[in-house]
Amino acid sequence: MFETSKEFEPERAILVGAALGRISKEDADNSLDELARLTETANGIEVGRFLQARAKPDGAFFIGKGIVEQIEAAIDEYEANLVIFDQTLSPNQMRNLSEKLDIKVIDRPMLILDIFALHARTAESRLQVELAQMEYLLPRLSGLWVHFSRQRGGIGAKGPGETQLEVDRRQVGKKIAFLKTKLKKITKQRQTQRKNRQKYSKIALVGYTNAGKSTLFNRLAKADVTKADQLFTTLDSTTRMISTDFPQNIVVTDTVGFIEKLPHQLVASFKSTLEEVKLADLVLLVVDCSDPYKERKIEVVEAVLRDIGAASITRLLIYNKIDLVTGDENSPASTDGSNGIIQISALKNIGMNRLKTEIFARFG
Ligand SMILES: Nc1nc2c(ncn2[C@@H]2O[C@H](COP(=O)(O)OP(=O)(O)OP(=O)(O)O)[C@@H](O)[C@H]2O)c(=O)[nH]1
Ligand SMILES: [Mg+2]
Repeated sequence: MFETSKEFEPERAILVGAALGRISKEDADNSLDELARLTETANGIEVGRFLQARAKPDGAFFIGKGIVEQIEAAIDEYEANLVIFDQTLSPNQMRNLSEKLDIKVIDRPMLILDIFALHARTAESRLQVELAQMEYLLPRLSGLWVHFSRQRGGIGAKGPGETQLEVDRRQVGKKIAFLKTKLKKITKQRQTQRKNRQKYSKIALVGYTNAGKSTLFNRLAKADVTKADQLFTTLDSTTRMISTDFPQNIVVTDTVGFIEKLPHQLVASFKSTLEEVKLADLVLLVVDCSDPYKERKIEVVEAVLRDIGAASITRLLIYNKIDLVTGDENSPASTDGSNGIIQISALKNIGMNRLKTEIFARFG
C-alpha cells in the first residue's frame, strides 16, 4: 500500500523558512537545518534555501512576492522538483504557491507525515499515519492535486496513492470514519495487553527524535529494536521487562519521538500509542546533551507531554550521548546526578548503573 522512497532518485528540494515575530534569523536557519534532515530522511536532498525575514502568515503566498519570484528562478537553476516550507501553510497558500510555481509545494507537517508513512511497519502505525494524512489532506484536497507539468509522486505523495486522493471530500470522510473504526479495534487489543501489565511498574522513554531512546531501551531491556541516525525511526511503542538485578516487576516502553511543529493530526491519531506514556509511573526524558539546542527541544517535549496529559508524571531528566561532550562534563564526577540530571551514554554504556539505581530508588 505504501511506496518506499528508495525506489526514487533523491528528490531535489528547495527549502523555505521565515523568521516570524520574535524568532531570530539564526533560529529560523537552525529550524531549516532540521528541515533538511527531515528531507534527507524522506529521501530528498536540499538544493537551495530561502529565508524570509518578515513573512505574512495570512498572506496569499505566506512569503513575499519578490521571494516567490526568486524561488521560481531557482527551481530551474537548481533543477528542483519540490519546494518545502518550514511553516504550516494554509490550504489556500499551498494551492496559490503550487499554481504559481508549477511545482509540488509541501510544508513541514506534510513532510513529517510522509516520513511516518515511510517508517510505519505495523498495522496500527500504518492506520494511525493514514488517518492523520487523511485528516490533514481533507481541507486541502482542492489545491493539492493540481497536475504539475514538472513532476509527480515522491515526497508528500506517499501513503494513499495520488489517484485515491483525487476522490471527493465525501469519500475521504468515509475513509476517515472507516480508519477510526479499525483503529478502535486495535486500541481495544492494546487495552487488554495493558491490563495484563497492571501488576508491573511502568517506565516510559520519551524525548526528541534521535535523542537515543531506542538505544537506551535496548540497554535497559536487553532488547534489539531498530535504532538509526535518522529521524522517526521508531513509531510503534515496544514494552519489555527491565533486565538484570531489578526486581522483576518493572517494564519499560520505547516510543515515538517528538519534534517541533509535530502535526496535531499525528498526535491525535497516535493517541493510543502515546497512551503508554500517560499510563507510566515514571517518565525518562531522554535528551541528546551534545545538541546545542537541547533546551529548546526539552521545551518541545514538555509541551507534547502536557498535550497528551502526561505532564504530572514523575520525570527523570537523562542527558544521553555524554561521550560526545568534551571537557569537564565528560568526567565521571559529573555523572553523580546532583543537579537532578543523570548523564549517560547509552551507546558507550556509561552511567547505566547510576541510572538504574535512580530508577530503583523511585520504585523501591
Ligand atoms: N555518540 C552517541 N550516539 C548515540 C548514543 N545513544 C544513541 N546514539 C545514536 O543516536 C542515533 C539515534 O539513536 P536512536 O536510539 O535510534 O534514537 P531515538 O531517540 O530512538 O530516535 P527515533 O526513534 O528516530 O525518534 C543513533 O545513530 C545512535 O547510535 C550515545 O550515547 N552516544
Ligand atoms: Mg527510536
